[in-house]
Amino acid sequence: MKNIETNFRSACEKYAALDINVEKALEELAGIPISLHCWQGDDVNGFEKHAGGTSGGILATGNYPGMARNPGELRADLDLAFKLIPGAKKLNLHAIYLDTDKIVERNKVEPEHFASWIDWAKTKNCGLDFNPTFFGHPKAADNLTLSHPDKGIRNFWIEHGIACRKIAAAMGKALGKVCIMNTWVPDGFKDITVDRGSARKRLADSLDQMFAEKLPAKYMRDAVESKLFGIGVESCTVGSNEFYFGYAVKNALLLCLDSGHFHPTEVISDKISSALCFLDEILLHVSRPVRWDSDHVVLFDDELQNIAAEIIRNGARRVHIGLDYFDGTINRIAAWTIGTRNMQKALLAALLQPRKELAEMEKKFSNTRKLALLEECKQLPLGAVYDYFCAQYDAPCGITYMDEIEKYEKTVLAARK
Ligand code: RNT
Ligand code: ZN
Repeated sequence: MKNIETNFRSACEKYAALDINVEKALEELAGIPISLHCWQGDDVNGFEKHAGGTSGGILATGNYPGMARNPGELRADLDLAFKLIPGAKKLNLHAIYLDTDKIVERNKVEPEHFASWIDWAKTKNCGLDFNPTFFGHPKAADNLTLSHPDKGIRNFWIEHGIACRKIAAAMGKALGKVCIMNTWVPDGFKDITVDRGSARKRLADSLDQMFAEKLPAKYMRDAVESKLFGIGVESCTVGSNEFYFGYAVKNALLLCLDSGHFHPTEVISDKISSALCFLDEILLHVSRPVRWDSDHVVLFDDELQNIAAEIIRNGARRVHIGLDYFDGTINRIAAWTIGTRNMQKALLAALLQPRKELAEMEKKFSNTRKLALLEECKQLPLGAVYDYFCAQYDAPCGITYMDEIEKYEKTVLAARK
C-alpha cells in the first residue's frame, strides 16, 4: 500500500504539470458504471430447461473447464469478478438466464423469474440491464424472428419482446437504477436476398408493436443493436446499421453500437459523436472483432482508447457502457476481469488527458503541437493511478487478481464436472 501511495503521489505531480487534476478524474471514473455481460460466464448457454445456447450467427468456442451450470454458480463467479474489478458496475442479463425450475416459454417470462437476480443486485448495490433472447430457440431456427414471413412466428417474438420490457421495467423499479434493455435479433439470410425491403418493413412493424407501450424512462429504456453479418447469415442482415440508426432516431430509442459489428476498418469510436447529434443517449457493446468473430475479450488497444476518449469528450452520462464478448478458451472469470479492467483503464486514460488544451490547439490549427502532446500523454503514469483506484476499492493491483482467480479455479471450478 505504501508503494502504491508513493507512486500515486509522484504520478499526480506529473499530471499536475499538465494541469490535470487526478483526484477529480478518479471521482469521475467512479461514477461511470460498466455493465458486465452475464453470458461470458457460461458461453451464452443460459438456464432454460428446454432451449437456449447460441444460434443466428453467434458462437462461443472453447471448452475451458468450470463453466457455470446454474444461476447459483454464475452468481458465485460474478461475486469474484465484482470483487476483482474496482468502481461502479452493472450486470447485464439475457432472458435465457431466468432462475426457475419450470419450463417457461419465452413469451411467458415474468419479473418473478428474475427475482433471485434482483436480490443479488441489491446485495451488490448495482443496477441490472436486460436483453430479450431472440436466438437459441426452435422458433428462431430459420434465423428469422421479428422479420419472419410467418405472422405466428413474428407474434411469438413480439410477445417475448413485450414480456421482456416489463421485466426490464420491474428491475429498474426494484433497484432504483435504470435498466437498459437491448434488442438484438439475428434475422438474416445466407445467400442472395431478393426482397430485403419486405423483410425490413416486417422488422420495423414488429418493433413498432413491441415498443408500442410507453414505459417510465426512469425504470427502463430501449436500445436497438445493428449488425453487419453472422455465420450462416452472410449475405443480408435485416437489422443493419442504417436500419437501426433510422429506427432509433425516428422513435427516440437508444442506438446500440457494438464494436464487432462493422467492416474491419470501420470503428465505432467515430460513430459516437455522430449518433449523439441525433439521440439523447446511446448504448455501447464494447467487444473486439477478430476476422469473422465479433466477440473476443476486450484489450487495451488503440480502438478501446479511442472509444473511451469519445465517451469522455462527448459526455459519459449519455453513453451507457456494456461489454459483449464470449471466450470459452480461457478462465471465464478472468475474461470478465481483464476486459472490464481494460475498459476502466481506457476511461481513466481519457479522463487524464488535457482535453481542453488539446481542443484549443485543434481549433487554432496547432496540429503539430497537438500531435506532440497526444504522444507525450502516452508516457504518463496511468498504471500508478489505476493501482490507486484499485486500492481505494480493495481490488487487487496489477496481475495479483490472477492469484485469486487461480485459487478459485482449483477449489471451486475444478469441482464442476
Ligand atoms: C450478437 C450481438 C448481441 C449478442 C448478445 C448475446 O452479435 O452482439 O449483442 O452478443 O446479445
Ligand atoms: Zn452486441
